[in-house]
Amino acid sequence: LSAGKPILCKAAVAREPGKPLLIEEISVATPKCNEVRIKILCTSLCHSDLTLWSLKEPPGYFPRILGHEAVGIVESVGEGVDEFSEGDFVMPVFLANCGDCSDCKSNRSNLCSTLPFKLSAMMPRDESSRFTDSKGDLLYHSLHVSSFTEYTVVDVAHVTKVDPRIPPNRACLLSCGVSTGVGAAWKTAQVDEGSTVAIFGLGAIGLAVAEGARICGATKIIGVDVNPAKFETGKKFGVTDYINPMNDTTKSVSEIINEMTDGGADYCFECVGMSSLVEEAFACCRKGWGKTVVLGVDKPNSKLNISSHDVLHNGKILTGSLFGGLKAKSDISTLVKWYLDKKLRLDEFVTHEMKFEDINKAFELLLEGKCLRCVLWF
Ligand code: CXF
Ligand code: ZN
Repeated sequence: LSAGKPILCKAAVAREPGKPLLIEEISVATPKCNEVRIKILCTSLCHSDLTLWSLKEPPGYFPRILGHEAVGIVESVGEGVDEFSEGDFVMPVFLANCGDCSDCKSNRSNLCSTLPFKLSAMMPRDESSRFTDSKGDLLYHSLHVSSFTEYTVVDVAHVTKVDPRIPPNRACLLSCGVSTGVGAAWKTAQVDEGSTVAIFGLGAIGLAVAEGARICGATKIIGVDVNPAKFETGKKFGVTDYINPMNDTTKSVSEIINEMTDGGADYCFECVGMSSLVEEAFACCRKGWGKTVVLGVDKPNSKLNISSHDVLHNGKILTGSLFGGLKAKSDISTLVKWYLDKKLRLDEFVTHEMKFEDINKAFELLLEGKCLRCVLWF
């Protein structure tokens, strides 16, 4: 049995920013209190992995085990862990859900205050690492998950059990990107029936927002993207209308949407990560009740330019949404059920599948914008 001992296994190590990952043998320590060691079955690539991989400044954390969209099986548990046992089918999630703090107990927030979100490169409770390379040198973690390895160690607050009827190459998508998009429509915006939605950016996150909005009964779903091919994909996920900002240079996108919707969309979602697009989105959500949800990640010090008069006179709401406002331990099971009931589409997000060793090909595909989700099998 492997429990109680370090495990030697294969991992894709990011040694330098922007350089191909190296498949190496690493050592994964035993889980401590409040931790589980997981054998990863499938992992997919999320854009945040590319961002963290390419970061040179502030000094990035290298060498590092990236990856945070995954599912696996509990191999062993740390002392005192009774929530999980060996053999459980589980999903690690970058956003904690301790279940005990005031945020976890409230249905108004998913921002756990016991283990608040931070871009840490270590285990969340004791700021140490469970990974070493073949020389015995420390390897950094990523987003409290680190799934580009056969085995990883994750804090119990970052793990949820999953109904094993969902195949692992579909379940892993719910560990970050797709859940974030669907949740942003369902939980954060609370899109209602018959409403109009505008989505800026039709990548995987934008398409997942469309899917969530469609499930919530939105009737008009406007997709904004500079690439017209994205509209064809968008139609599969419920996008009904398309705006290419390049086609009309006389009007801004917000002007076009305000005209199309007779005063603005009920809900706008920014899924690119450009503060200028957040401003555009805010400018075309309807006065009185319009909600703009920010999902894209811009540079850390980027600022928004919105006039205070606009805010005072129009009653619009601007909000962020980490992990789509979802709580890992309760809401993921709902999305899994929606998939099993054929209400939520996941299959269409998986454009590529390959073996874990080909991870650098998967990075290239995502960089070139050629894939929505690439699933890696161990
Ligand atoms: C993101 C959320 C925003 C900050 C960086 C990480 N999560 C997952 O991709
Ligand atoms: Zn992600």
